[in-house]
Order: sequence, then structure tokens, then C-alpha cells
Amino acid sequence: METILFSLEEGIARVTLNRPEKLNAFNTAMHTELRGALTEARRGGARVLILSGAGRAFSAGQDLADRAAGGAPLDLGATIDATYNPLVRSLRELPCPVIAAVHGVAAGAGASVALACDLVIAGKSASFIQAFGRIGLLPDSGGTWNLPRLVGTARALGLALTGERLGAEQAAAWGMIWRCVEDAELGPTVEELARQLATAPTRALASTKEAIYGSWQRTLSEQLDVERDMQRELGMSEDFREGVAAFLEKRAARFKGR
Ligand code: T3D
Repeated sequence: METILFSLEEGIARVTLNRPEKLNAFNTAMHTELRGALTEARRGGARVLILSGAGRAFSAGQDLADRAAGGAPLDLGATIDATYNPLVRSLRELPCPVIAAVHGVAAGAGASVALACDLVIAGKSASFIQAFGRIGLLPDSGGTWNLPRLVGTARALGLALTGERLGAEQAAAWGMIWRCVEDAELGPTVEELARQLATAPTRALASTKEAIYGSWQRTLSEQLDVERDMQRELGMSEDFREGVAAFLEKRAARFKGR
């Protein structure tokens, strides 16, 4: 792979955006390789996935060199259909938690992709920029969906309309991300969380993720039915039996993700 790094060990899939000289800007090759990595993570039974960036940033969004004026006008609807939308859908549909480890800047689609992950942990010096407006676009890759849900309409509009840089501490205070930690603690914190999640009851986590994201489209009454159906499934799982047995035997549970 040329634009990302990928590994899958002991249930932990690690995907690192790896174009540091371009602040990990997304190009076509990166999208293709990301698609392959997410497929491999799923096929290989990943129980957690970590998405991070190499070098001094998480990602500066779309590689604008691929969008330079001069050629024939590009149909961005078509490129989004072929790249960012499937990427965001794959992250959301992955049946395990996805952690974004954000350091440096996350701008444009870089910010949106980070926010499409289930748990975002950022180093104190990290920042998020809704850079789209600066180049005549609107937030994509789920930005207009996730931002208002995470921070509310007023803050979502403020960030998107001004393109102001939002520091990680403020992002955490606003509930936009799960946690902000000292820069030096980012790696260890993410690794520890990943190890914890990789030995958790994966099916229950996958159902939790699906139920919470899906709740936005449902009434409370509909959601109660969804919870019932999912709990029925989980109640028959090996991990549920193990969880109850471990509790009663006063020992640590050994979940297998089944
Ligand atoms: O097109 C579609 O399919 C639609 C989808 C769009 C999704 C989007 O993401 S639109 C938004 C695209 N992103 C941006 O507009 C952000 C552009 N970058 C910046 O504003 C700044 O680079 C940052 C604020 C992110 C960081 O600033 P700074 O000062 O820390 O770094 P820098 O010097 O600007 O960048 C370092 C290098 O990375 C530099 O290359 P060089 O001059 O050393 O050779 C710079 O050109 C390159 N770089 C940074 N961002 C991009 C990029 N190259 C290509 N595309 C980028 N997005």
C-alpha cells in the first residue's frame, strides 16, 4: 500500500493515513486502499479499528491538487459517490467500534471522516477546521449530519460558516469528541482503549453502535422494539453467557466476540 498503513493483530485493526508530506490529504489511491483495508478488517474479524494519520496531522481533507482548475469541470457529486460516501458508510457499518486518534489538524473531509468515527480522541494541540467554505464548498462526508447532532445547530453553523479552527479542548468541552488528552498521552490512551474494546463483547458493541446511530430516524416506541429485537439476539450469544457466568463466579470475563 502506498497511501495508508494497515495491520490487524489480536482483533485490533490499525489504519494510518500515510501521505504526511500532503498532511494526509485524500486522493483516489488513498480511497481505494482505505476501501481495501476496511474490507480486510471486516473479513479478518477486527474487534476494534483505529484510524490515525502519519506525520504532523490527521488529515487536511481532499487533495486539492487533484481539483486544480484548468481541466474540464469535475462532477463532485460523482467523486463523492465513489469515494467519501462509501467510506463514511463503511466506517459506520463496521460491526465494531472505530476510534479516530487525532493529532495536528483535521480539516475539511479530514474533520468529517474523524467525526464519522465512533470515538474521537484528540491530543491537546489538535484542531478541527470546517475548511469547505473557504474553497466554495459545503461540509460533506457527513459533516452537515454529524456536526449539528454533536454540537447543536448554533455551533455547527458557526463552525461551518466561518471555517474557524476549533481546538481539541473546546471540541471535547462541546461534546464534539469523546476525549482530549495531553499530546504525549494520545498514543497510549488510544492503545489502552483499543485493547479494552478488542476484548469486549463485540456483538453487543456492534448492536449498541447500530441502535444509537439508527435512533435518529425512529420514534421512542420504534426504538424500544429495536432494543428488544437486538437484546433477544444478544441474549442468545456466547458472550452474554460468559458475562453472566463471570459475574457470578467473581472473575474477569473472557469475551470472544461471539
Ligand atoms: O473534491 C471533492 O471530491 C469534494 C470533497 C471535498 C472534501 C474536502 O475535504 S474540501 C476541503 C479540502 N481541504 C482544505 O481546503 C484544507 C487545505 N489545507 C489547509 O487549509 C492547510 O493546509 C491546513 C490548515 C490544513 C494546514 O495548514 P499548515 O500551515 O499547517 O500546512 P500547509 O503548509 O498549508 O500544508 C503543508 C503541505 O501540505 C503543503 O504542501 P507544500 O507546500 O509543503 O508542498 C500544502 O500544500 C499541503 N496540503 C495541505 N492541505 C492540502 C495539501 N495539499 C493538497 N490538498 C490539501 N487539502
